Amino acid sequence: MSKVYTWDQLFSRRQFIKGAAAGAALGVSAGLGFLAPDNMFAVEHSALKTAANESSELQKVTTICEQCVWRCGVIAKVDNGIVKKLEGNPDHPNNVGKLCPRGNAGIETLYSPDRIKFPLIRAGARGSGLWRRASWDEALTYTADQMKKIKDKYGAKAMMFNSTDNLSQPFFEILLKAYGSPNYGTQRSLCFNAMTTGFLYTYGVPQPGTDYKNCKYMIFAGRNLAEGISNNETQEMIEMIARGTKVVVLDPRFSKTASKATEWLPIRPGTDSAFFLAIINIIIKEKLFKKDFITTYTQGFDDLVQEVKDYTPKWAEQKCEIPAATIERIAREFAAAAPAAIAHPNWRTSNFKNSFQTERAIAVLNALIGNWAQPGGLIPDQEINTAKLGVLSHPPFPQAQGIRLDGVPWQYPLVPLSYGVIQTMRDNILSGKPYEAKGWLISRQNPILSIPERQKTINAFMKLDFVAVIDIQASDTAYYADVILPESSYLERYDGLIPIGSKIFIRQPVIEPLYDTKSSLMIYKELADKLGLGDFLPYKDERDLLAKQLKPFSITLDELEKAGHYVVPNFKKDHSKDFEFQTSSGKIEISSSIMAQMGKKAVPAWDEPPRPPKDHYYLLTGKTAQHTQMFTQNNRWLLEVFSENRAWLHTSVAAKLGIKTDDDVVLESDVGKVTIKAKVTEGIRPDCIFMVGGFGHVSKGLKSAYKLGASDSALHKTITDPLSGSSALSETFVTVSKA
Ligand SMILES: Nc1nc2c(c(=O)[nH]1)N[C@H]1C(S)=C(S)[C@@H](COP(=O)(O)OP(=O)(O)OC[C@H]3O[C@@H](n4cnc5c(=O)[nH]c(N)nc54)[C@H](O)[C@@H]3O)O[C@H]1N2
Ligand SMILES: Nc1nc2c(c(=O)[nH]1)N[C@H]1C(S)=C(S)[C@@H](COP(=O)(O)OP(=O)(O)OC[C@H]3O[C@@H](n4cnc5c(=O)[nH]c(N)nc54)[C@H](O)[C@@H]3O)O[C@H]1N2
Ligand code: SF4
Ligand SMILES: [Mo]
Repeated sequence: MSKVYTWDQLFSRRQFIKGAAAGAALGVSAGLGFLAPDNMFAVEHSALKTAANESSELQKVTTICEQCVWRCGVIAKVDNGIVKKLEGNPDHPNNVGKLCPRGNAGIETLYSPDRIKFPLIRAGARGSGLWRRASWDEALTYTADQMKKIKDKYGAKAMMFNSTDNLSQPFFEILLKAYGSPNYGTQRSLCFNAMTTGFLYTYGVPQPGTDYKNCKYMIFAGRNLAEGISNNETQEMIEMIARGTKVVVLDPRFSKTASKATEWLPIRPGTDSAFFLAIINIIIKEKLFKKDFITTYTQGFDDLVQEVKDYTPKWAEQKCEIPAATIERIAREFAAAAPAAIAHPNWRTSNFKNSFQTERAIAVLNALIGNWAQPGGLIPDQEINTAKLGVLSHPPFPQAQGIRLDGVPWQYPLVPLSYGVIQTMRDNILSGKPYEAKGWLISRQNPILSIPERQKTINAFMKLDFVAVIDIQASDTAYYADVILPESSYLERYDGLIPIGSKIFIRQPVIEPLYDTKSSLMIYKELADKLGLGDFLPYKDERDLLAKQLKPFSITLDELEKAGHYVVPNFKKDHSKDFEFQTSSGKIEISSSIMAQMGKKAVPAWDEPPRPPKDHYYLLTGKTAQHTQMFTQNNRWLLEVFSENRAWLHTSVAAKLGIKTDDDVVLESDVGKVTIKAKVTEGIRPDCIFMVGGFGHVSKGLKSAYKLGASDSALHKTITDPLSGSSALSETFVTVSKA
């Protein structure tokens, strides 16, 4: 058996230096295949210097960013196998030529000394950080053997498959279905389930687009586009504001978007639906709605009229703490701008147990002003207006046996199977109900930090027989695995092709892999082969797969690689189905058929959220422009611009508790306690504490991020919206004290 290493020994400076002594300033060192971190810093910075007086000889390779899930187009500038600079691809609609801070820092992701450089098999207790190096054949055989053992002994359902939105996810889903497990976990219930289910059960479309370019009046409820970046939309929002569009931001915190808006309304957390119901009340009372549109395309208007009668602006003021006069004025302004007005579907307004109702109120408000498929309004689903790739044929999937551990649909009938409720899956691993889970295959996901109540998630990992993780670095989740299958970074690999409208884009390697890593496309394929399921992923290698996806089009893979994208000729957008609503009634459901069938209130209604008890504060979480989720906190370039998270607290609270900016404070909830530096500010409601998520890593394999800042998931309670399955992240209350 090979030698056992700790993380420090595996990726220590001493070993790097040994490698570097082989003479390579940059490149794979002779004995160990590691890069020297000191040399890497030197190279990174000289790469930036070179970029300043850039020579035209640099090779340009077009590819796709993976520093977050938005998939912007990138042009990589490469000099003799070294990536010197990443630029935005002007031809790509997701970013039209610009990269955000995280996209620019992709070079550090590639050259990070903390990359996992070869497969690892656990060699001590789970989470002890003791590992041994394995060959790919050994690591994949070991993974397949464990998965087979679990299936033979307990059935396929005892194995769970988890993955967060990524380009190879469709192939991961094929592996799951071929194996025959019903248990699939995505990040969605931690993210936007309330929005997608709210819109799905109103319009039959989970995520309509928003026409920022023509919009004259926008209401954001907790959508912070300036920092929760969706690159092209962030740009469009800034242009919209510059053009003079009126932008109202509801946020308990003075976010960067609030700072750019026409109006910031520091709403009480969890009460957005009171605000929207009162807007609806005024629009109905003053007959500001679009009568013809409502008659032709909607059902349930009369029930809504009854329901909102008492939701007056005065009533709402008591709930959401926005003055009644302001609500009335906004209702009139919003209706006057119709149909070029949008109550934004948002993303993470899904922070309370009542969020499904909030999103339904937002969806219905848009219907009342008839902005569907109108300039400046909501844009119907783009799916049918997207070029269709070639598909690979495979044998029929076996029937998955057993109910799902995450309660979909038996506990959460409204939640689509492809979304799931990951926090309930975690809870049911612990409870062993309705049956015992035994194994977990996790790809590109970090549940230990992203699911509320981190300690519970760690306990769930400890309970399982087998955990395999596919990642590029020693994430907190990989740290608790039995086997780590290292993926090549996005700058070293192919993924499935990406059609957007009439264009097809490619992610391709801009350099050869630096280490003994593989693309997830090949990890899934080779694992399927070892499981005897190879026929389900019928490709030899990535290029073979991509060529098959390109089959319907008159372009070769070589040509696509060179051009970076392909425009399907004569592609016409089909708007014939814009007004065919895929709901039970075929109409926009102001009154939801499915809610009525379930015996629940079918029109949007008020659902009182809890308030913090005495001396407690709402704990809010959110994004910063300089980091992604629980992923980039180990990126040293990004740490230079955002070094750690802090607890925002209001000046008056700080004065009362004797706390100054940069003092250590202790935050304590019912489930956890953390110490974090304070940021004292006027830009937050006095009853709230805010922290950026994603810090406070427990993995010793993330040398820069380990223990930096604090994790809000150590504090979050597990509270789930029973309708949408959304995790109610803002319903945790904390106390604050000076450390
Ligand atoms: N830079 C960067 N960009 C990202 C990401 C990233 O990690 N980094 N992640 C991407 C992903 S996955 C997502 S989901 C999006 C998230 O994008 P957003 O949803 O826009 O951003 P968040 O920061 O999660 O939350 C927005 C705001 O909600 C506020 N808030 C909390 N509770 C309430 C409430 O009850 N009512 C109201 N009105 N506001 C409330 C918070 O103060 C916060 O400012 O960003 C995406 N873009
Ligand atoms: N406390 C708290 N919890 C939250 C949030 C919050 O703000 N605070 N936000 C919520 C939201 S909006 C979301 S969307 C979820 C996200 O939840 P997750 O999807 O679980 O979190 P990520 O950090 O996006 O996890 C991505 C993982 O992929 C790895 N990775 C990065 N690049 C690659 C790659 O190229 N290949 C592979 N194989 N792996 C890669 C990263 O190292 C990381 O481990 O978290 C949710 N949970
Ligand atoms: S938004 Fe930023 S990190 Fe995300 S894909 Fe685009 S450039 Fe990359
Ligand atoms: Mo998200």
